[in-house]
Formats: sequence, structure tokens, C-alpha cells
Amino acid sequence: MPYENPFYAEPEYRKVLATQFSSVTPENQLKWEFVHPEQDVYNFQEADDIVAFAKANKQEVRGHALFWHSQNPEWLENGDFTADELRAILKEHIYTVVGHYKGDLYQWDVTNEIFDGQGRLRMQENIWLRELGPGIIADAFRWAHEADPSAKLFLNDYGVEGINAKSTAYYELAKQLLADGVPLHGFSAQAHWDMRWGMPQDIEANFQRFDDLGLETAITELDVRFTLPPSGIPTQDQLERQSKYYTDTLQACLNVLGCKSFTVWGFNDTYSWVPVFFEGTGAATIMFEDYTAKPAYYDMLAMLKDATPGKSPRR
Ligand code: 9MR
Repeated sequence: MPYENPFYAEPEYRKVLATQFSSVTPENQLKWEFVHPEQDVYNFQEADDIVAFAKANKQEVRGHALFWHSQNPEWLENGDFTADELRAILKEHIYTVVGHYKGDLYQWDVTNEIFDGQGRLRMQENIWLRELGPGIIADAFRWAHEADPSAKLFLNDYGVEGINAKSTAYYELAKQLLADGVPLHGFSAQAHWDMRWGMPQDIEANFQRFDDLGLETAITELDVRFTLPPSGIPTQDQLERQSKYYTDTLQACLNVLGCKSFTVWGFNDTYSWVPVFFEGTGAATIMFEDYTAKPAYYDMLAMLKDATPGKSPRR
């Protein structure tokens, strides 16, 4: 990671994490390269610490991610495995990692980012799809369900917030998996917004069609980036426009009954992937470096206070 893990280094980070959230997601600690760095080595320590922290603070934990084209260890990506071996490796990984947290994690991103922008499966980039074919998706869900029957299992991606080719590809896949009796329970959208572009107005309609299939929905990685002024300090106008992205996303989730999980991707600008990946942009989270809250924080809080639990405030 490009910055020190504040979970260990910063008491204020832990305090805010403990008091402001009811659900947490390990940002990297359950990805293959972290949790399974060598073929015969699992490293659960950091994720275990997060799960213990969450338990102590009566929080739930989302698991992320089991089947992805990115952040895989060298031994896996550059290994010379046969298809049968790879299948056994994936099965063992899922059994071991999901099993390790059996009963502790309420949701798992089983697959992450398996479609490209045109709604085509990433048959080349994703090692599992490339070597084992699309049928392996159903197996991954079945294995995860066997390892922890109580965890809700999700298809997760970015660029699938509104109705478009990619989210429709997920809709078709979800229907097929459900028809085949595969234990799929949810569809989730990451929601990494960039204020250079607007945001889709049909998030609710998109989530609702998955809800109508009987699936849960979730927002899993919300943040809102924009180009910073030369001073590096966001203007009030930028912060207010940013808040609208946050609250519009929250409103869409609140409007869909099965959208029960809503996660921001980091909550302090010091510890955000955004400036690392997109030079010149930043300030994407709900709190400044010193943990003072931005309009997005206060506006979402007000919206949550007005929301009626269990009732769809559909407009
Ligand atoms: O926030 C994560 C960052 O610390 C990592 O360096 C990066 C590596 O790809 O992954 C980031 O998280 C990603 C998440 O796992 C999947 N959706 C996109 C997120 C932002 O890149």
C-alpha cells in the first residue's frame, strides 16, 4: 500500500472507525496477494485483527474478494498449472478463506469485476475465466456457500450503478445463475464517482430489477473524486457538489428495500486510493485529513436520520 495502514498506526482512525460505522470492509487484506502470498501460506493476521475489532465494536464485516483478475500473487499468475490444478487451487482457496471466517462475515464479494465496459466477460485478464471457462463462476459461488452457508454471496463491479451494457450483462448472468440453482444472493455496485462526469439517474431502477429477481443489492466502495485546485484545498462549491453524489447514491440505496449494505471506500482523505491512482485528483472521501467532516458526511447523516427502516421511501 502507498501509505501506512492507519488501522494499526493511528488511534484517531480506530476511534472514528469504531464509532461511525456499522459495517466494515478490509480494503486489501482479504485479496489473494495478501491472504494467500505463497501457494502453501495463508496470512490471516491482518484480516483477523479487523474482524476482532469489528466484533468488539458490534460491527459487521464484508469480505472482498475471491475471484478477480487483479492483486493476485505471482505464484498464481505466473505458475504453470494445468486446468485441473487451477480448479483445485481456487476451490481450496475459497474453502480455506471463507471457511476461516465462517459465521463472521455477512457478505462476500465472490466475483469482482468479471465483465468489461461492453459487458463481455474478461476472458483474457481473469485467470479463472481464461483457463477454466465461464462455468467456473457458478462453482466459485457453490464452494463459497458450502464453506459458509450463512454468508450472502455477491457479484461486485464498478460502472454497474445505472442501467447499461455492463449491468445488463450482470442481470442476464444473475438470472442464469439463479435458474441453475446457484447460491447467488446479491449484486453490488462499487460507485467510484468522478465529478468530471455526472452520475446515472437510474441507480434505483437498476437495483430494483435485481431486487425483483430476489437478490440483495449493495453499494460497496463509494467515493467521489474531483480535480483539486492548485492550492490542493477543495472549494466549498466542490464539496457541496460532491455531497450530492454521495446523497444521491445513498437515496437510491434507501429506495430499494433489498439494498441493506452501503459502504464508503475509505473515510479520510489521507488514506484513499484516489490520489495514488489519479494524479491531481483527491479529497474523495467524507472526511478531511484531520477527520473533520465534509458536507457529504453531514448530508448523509441527515438523510439516514429521516429514513424509515424497513419501509421503502420510494419517490
Ligand atoms: O483501495 C485499494 C487500493 O489500496 C489498492 O492499491 C488497489 C489495487 O488494485 O485496490 C483498491 O481497491 C479496489 C477494490 O479492491 C476493487 N474496486 C476498485 C478499488 C479501487 O481501485
